[in-house]
Amino acid sequence: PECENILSEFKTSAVLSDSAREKNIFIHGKLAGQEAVVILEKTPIREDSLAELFSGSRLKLEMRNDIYTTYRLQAPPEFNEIKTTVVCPATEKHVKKYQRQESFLVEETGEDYQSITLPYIQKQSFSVQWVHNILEKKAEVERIVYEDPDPKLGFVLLPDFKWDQKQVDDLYLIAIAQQRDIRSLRDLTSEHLPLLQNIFQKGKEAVLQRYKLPASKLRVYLHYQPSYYHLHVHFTKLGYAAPGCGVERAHLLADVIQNLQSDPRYYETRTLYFPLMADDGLLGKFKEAERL
Ligand code: M7G
Repeated sequence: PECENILSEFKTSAVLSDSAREKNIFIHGKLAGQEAVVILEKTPIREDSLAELFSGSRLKLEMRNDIYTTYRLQAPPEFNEIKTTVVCPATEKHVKKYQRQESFLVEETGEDYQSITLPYIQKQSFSVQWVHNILEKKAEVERIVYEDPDPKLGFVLLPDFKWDQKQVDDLYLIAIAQQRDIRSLRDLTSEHLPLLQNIFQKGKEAVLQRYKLPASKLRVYLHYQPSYYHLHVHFTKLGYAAPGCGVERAHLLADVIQNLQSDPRYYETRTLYFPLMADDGLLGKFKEAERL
């Protein structure tokens, strides 16, 4: 693997958020003169590494009281790796995405989508270049878990970059549709049922084959609003509270399929609810339109 030390050049300007419980920190700063966001996260302790951990570590006594003893364990360096994500050059929108903020629930009718949301996302959304790179085999090629190349029904299944693939407990994959003209849940009609069923069926089979995790252990869902407007489906392990997976944004793929079966225009016409952060530009648009 490549080794580099670009972070020695990193100049921190602000901590966007941090969590002692999740053991992560999101930092905004500059890297070689460019705006950057760096995410550091301590990784889980794996059961299969315990023997090695116990045999190769030194214990420093902190306190002893009756039957209770606490130590600081000095583990071999490979146990102290920190998962690091660098976004560079980062846009203003990336900085906002990772900043801890108050959020507000928005009620979006089908008309609101057409008149407020759609014009906004056409101008102001994250680039989906990284998605195109995956579909065109320009990036993450060796990470692909399963691929169906059909231009209409096909998709690419691969690990989400939030998952380090070290343990199945926090399994997180994404299935990216080959079709490029479906922005989000709102664009789905009964016409897309074969695509959705294909992703659901073959995605579950691929996860079972590769990770020995049956469908009964999977949460398969879409986000609305997503961050990236190219249709993709999240596959996570049931019971794993993935970061950023609030109940309001998640729509189970099984429900999406049934809703489209009973009403082909369900997602075009329904009122959808989702949270937006205080300084999200889209929230501003809903306020301007007096829809909030
Ligand atoms: P989303 O619902 O659009 O947005 O999901 P969210 O990030 O607000 O949940 C996009 C998913 O794609 C997220 O789970 C990201 O972690 C993941 N993701 C984002 N990027 C830029 C990449 C990438 O470059 N590679 C991979 N493998 N996953 C990514």
